[in-house]
Amino acid sequence: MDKLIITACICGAEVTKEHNPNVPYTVEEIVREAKSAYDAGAAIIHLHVREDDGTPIQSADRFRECIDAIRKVIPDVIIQPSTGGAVGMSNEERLAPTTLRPEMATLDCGTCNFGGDDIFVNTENTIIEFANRMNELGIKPEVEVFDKGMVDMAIRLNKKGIIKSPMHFDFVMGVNGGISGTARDLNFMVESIPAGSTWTASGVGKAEFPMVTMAILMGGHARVGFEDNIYLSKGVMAKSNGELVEKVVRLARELGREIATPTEARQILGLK
Ligand code: KMH
Ligand code: ZN
Repeated sequence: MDKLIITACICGAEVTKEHNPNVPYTVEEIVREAKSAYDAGAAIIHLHVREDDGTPIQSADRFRECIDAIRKVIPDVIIQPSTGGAVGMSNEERLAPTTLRPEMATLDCGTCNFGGDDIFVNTENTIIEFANRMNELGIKPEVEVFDKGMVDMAIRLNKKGIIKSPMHFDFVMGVNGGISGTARDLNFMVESIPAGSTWTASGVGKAEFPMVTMAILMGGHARVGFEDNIYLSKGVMAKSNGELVEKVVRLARELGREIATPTEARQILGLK
């Protein structure tokens, strides 16, 4: 089995300081959280950025500011900007961080309900536009799937050569509007992807650590962080993203899986 790649989704677009005061908004806070996750064992930072008051923003300038500041402190970490942004953003806004030519970026492969009246919109043409942009700029997509139909969409676009092989998936389990965060459903997702693909599991809220534990056992990779879950255990608020990553490292060690460095993660994912 490959070493375990841990991704830390340190910020997200929806979670706020009202949920957990340690959610980062400012550049300094984003650097603090990225460093805590890296020091604990994360190889990849899945990055959303905010204005200082916490408003989600998707501007290339803000991404550049945050990425430069992170790189000063942890130069070798893989930074994976979101092209999902926040519900309601335009495609143009969402694509802004690709202009910085990051090694990786997310590619959301379908539309789904996102709680309340929110709909996270990713039409087929949007997915094609985003995939083509990433191909042009040499960015490896992390195929974000919230439901099984999104896996099938990615496979269709892969067969047309629009999403390149080998694909790397992130199964985001337990979104209110997507597939549930259960062992049965994660297994279904894993069994649905083409041979040779790599995959990460993430779970929303209390699904986080069960999904990650299954990924450790099944040969997948793991994503944790405030974007998905703010609790270290039932009723115990995480003090940092690093605490969540430390828990993954403890689980992996107990289960006999070693942790990948950023260099090893680049090899596993075929990054340049
Ligand atoms: N904030 C969600 C609407 C991604 O990063 O690509 C979308 C999201 C997915 O977080
Ligand atoms: Zn995200």
